[in-house]
Amino acid sequence: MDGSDRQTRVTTSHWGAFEVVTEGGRIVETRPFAQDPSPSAIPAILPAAVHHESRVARPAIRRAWLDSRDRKGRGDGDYVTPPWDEALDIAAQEIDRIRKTHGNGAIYGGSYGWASAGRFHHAQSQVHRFLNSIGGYVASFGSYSTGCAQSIMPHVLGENFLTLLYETQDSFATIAEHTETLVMFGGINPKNSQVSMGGITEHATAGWFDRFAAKGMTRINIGPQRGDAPEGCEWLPCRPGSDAALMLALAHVMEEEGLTDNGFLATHTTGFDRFRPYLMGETDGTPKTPDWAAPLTGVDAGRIRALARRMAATRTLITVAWSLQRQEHGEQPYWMSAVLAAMLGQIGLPGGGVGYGYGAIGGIGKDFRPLGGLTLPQGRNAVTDVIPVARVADMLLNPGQPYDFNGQRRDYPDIRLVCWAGGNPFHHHQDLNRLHEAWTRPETIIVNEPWWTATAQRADIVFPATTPYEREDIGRSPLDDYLFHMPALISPVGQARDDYAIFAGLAERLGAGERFTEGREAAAWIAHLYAGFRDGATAAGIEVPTLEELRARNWVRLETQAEEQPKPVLRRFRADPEGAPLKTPSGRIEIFSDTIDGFGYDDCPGHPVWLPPVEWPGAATTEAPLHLVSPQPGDKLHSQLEAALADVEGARPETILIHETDAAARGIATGDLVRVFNSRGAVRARARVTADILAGVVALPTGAWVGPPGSNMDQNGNPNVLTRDVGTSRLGQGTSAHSTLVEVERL
Ligand SMILES: Nc1nc2c(c(=O)[nH]1)N[C@H]1C(S)=C(S)[C@@H](COP(=O)(O)OP(=O)(O)OC[C@H]3O[C@@H](n4cnc5c(=O)[nH]c(N)nc54)[C@H](O)[C@@H]3O)O[C@H]1N2
Ligand SMILES: Nc1nc2c(c(=O)[nH]1)N[C@H]1C(S)=C(S)[C@@H](COP(=O)(O)OP(=O)(O)OC[C@H]3O[C@@H](n4cnc5c(=O)[nH]c(N)nc54)[C@H](O)[C@@H]3O)O[C@H]1N2
Ligand SMILES: [Mo]
Repeated sequence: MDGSDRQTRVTTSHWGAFEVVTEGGRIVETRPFAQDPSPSAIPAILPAAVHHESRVARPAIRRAWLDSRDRKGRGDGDYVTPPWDEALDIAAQEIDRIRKTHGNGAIYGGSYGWASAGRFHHAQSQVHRFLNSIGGYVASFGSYSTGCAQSIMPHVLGENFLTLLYETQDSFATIAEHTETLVMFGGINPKNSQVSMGGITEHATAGWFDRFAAKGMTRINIGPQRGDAPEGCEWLPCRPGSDAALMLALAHVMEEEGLTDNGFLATHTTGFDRFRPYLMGETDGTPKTPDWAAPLTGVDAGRIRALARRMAATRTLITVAWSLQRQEHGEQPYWMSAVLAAMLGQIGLPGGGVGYGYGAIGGIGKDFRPLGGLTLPQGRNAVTDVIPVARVADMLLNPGQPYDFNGQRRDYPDIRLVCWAGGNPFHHHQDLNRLHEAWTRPETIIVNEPWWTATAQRADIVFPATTPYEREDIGRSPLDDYLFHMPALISPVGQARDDYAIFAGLAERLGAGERFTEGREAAAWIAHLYAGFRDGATAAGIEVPTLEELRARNWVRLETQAEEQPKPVLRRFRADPEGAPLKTPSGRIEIFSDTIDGFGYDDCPGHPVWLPPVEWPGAATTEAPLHLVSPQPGDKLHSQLEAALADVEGARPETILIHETDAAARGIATGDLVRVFNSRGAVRARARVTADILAGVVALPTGAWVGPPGSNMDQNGNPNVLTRDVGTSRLGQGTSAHSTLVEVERL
């Protein structure tokens, strides 16, 4: 190796910025970024991953599909590798055939997934722009992260849920100053705030918790795992799926003991009078008392009473992790948390009320001045059909069948072609055996991927995509203070091409070349998008270097820090509910929603209720006695860089946490290989026995690539072999990943 070309440059990623050392055309080392007080360890695996043998080296077409349009054998691993031009010709002809025979409404381009950081080469933007340029595609609504909340919360607080998260919640600085009691449903997990869409440069969550502790703030983590909040927080173990019951009981105590802020309810909310009879048990004969909630939640009634009194007596912020709405009836704890905060009367007070997703990603809880993005325009989609993102298998299995979604009745489209770039559904979707069945329905599946992921392995046409380290881009997230030039650090690995080049090649063949590229090469697009961004920033009074300067400097810190965040919505609403109403039908916080009531859904009625999921600890059976939570992995982002991580001694199968008593009853010790199973499937995992998880609950993180189809046990430990594929309710239709029962046995 020629050492003379050794270079160190900075790039960014969803898990933050880092230095990359290249030598001899390869990435040889990564190092922390000096400005980051708490850098993520994720980049360490990068050199191994980028040059891993599991990179897709050249375009690949599944032989049985090519020979006979076979759909059943997806996952068989038998590919031919034609030259690029030929592969693009074959794919373009197939896309053309489908759109001419069935229309563009037969193309699914929802293409959910995190892809990589970098604004121009953002894979979803690229695939959507391409599909729009050739006549449109069936799109998806919402995310796996917060799909259910995105549906329910606008009914309750009137605001787009993402605006609420990013622009109107209190910052960690405000919380540090004002909050006395922090009640965290599902915790606030520094492990999760390692990442943020498009990058998070200064990892600050852990530092804020040190400040909270130093100040003497009471910090209570409510949920199945002690480790969901930083060390030193109080842990109130609570059964998964039962949070709505616990919140109702807290509300009951407040109502019974005269702690409710009736003044706030009268001026800022609507429908408490229609919710109260349910709370007090007048409508169903069941008062939602702590004694009622104790057996459901596993939380002692006395502790519930004491917590309610403390919440009413102090400045209290209720925070709710996103995991609480990635479960069946996830609408209920979300809605109920807002009702509880309204009863406390602290919504809109600094450090009080309710907040969602602190810690879920880095960037929530930061003060920042919103700055226009740097986004590839996607064009217009001529197809208007959209499915809730997590209903993809339902769609493929039930063409033409009706389904409900947030007050609408729609029919699933008849999908013949699936086009995916930047996501790994065979990692992220629930009940993967069911998805495999659904995956046999479309005529053709095209995937752009850098690696032979579980999804690429199940595609008919696989185009090798570059990673961000092989192309030039700009790194910028509206939740971050930094701006990066991301240089092409190495040449493309194998025959990989940028998604842009792949789609330009297809668009060209489909007569939409000019519409897709507008005559620009990638570098010209980057300059064009950057110029627009720089103009917007300048107009907002933020100094941004020219592209040439940024190229020379590699990165800059922008003056995007806000002096004091305006918190437009809830602060102003609190001060002046008539003059600054919410965007709900009543202009107030909707404790009862006539709109939702009008939908007539028994799985999401007109006010928050306790609705037990089909699978949760309270419904445990002898066949499936344990509740499985499947959190995000701490050592990586979803399934990314998995191939290299899986090579690390002892890393696979994935580790499952199990409580001491459950382990003892099954003769399981730390390090043992176990089989985790239910009626939907089985996975292999490695046990870690602990007292830091609630008895009756096991935790297996997402992220392992599921093995080839046909195996009766996934060797790698992907929890989605086990999860149930059902919408949160007819309202939200989000994923119910966290509502799953399993059994575990020693192998
Ligand atoms: N059981 C369970 N399941 C879950 C969850 C859970 O809590 N429990 N959480 C859900 C949530 S919130 C999410 S967000 C999803 C995450 O699911 P995904 O977002 O699908 O997971 P990733 O592994 O990030 O997938 C991104 C893929 O894009 C590829 N990629 C990266 N860069 C590029 C590029 O430039 N071009 C192309 N073409 N491809 C690229 C990566 O190699 C990777 O395979 O998982 C969901 N699934
Ligand atoms: N390191 C790393 N960080 C990530 C990601 C990653 O892949 N890796 N992914 C990012 C993405 S896409 C997202 S959407 C966010 C997700 O952010 P979250 O949704 O907050 O994260 P999870 O890890 O799914 O779940 C957090 C915890 O919720 C608890 N929990 C599960 N069910 C319940 C319940 O019913 N009640 C209560 N009280 N607690 C429950 C579990 O113990 C779990 O550990 O994380 C982001 N951050
Ligand atoms: Mo997510």
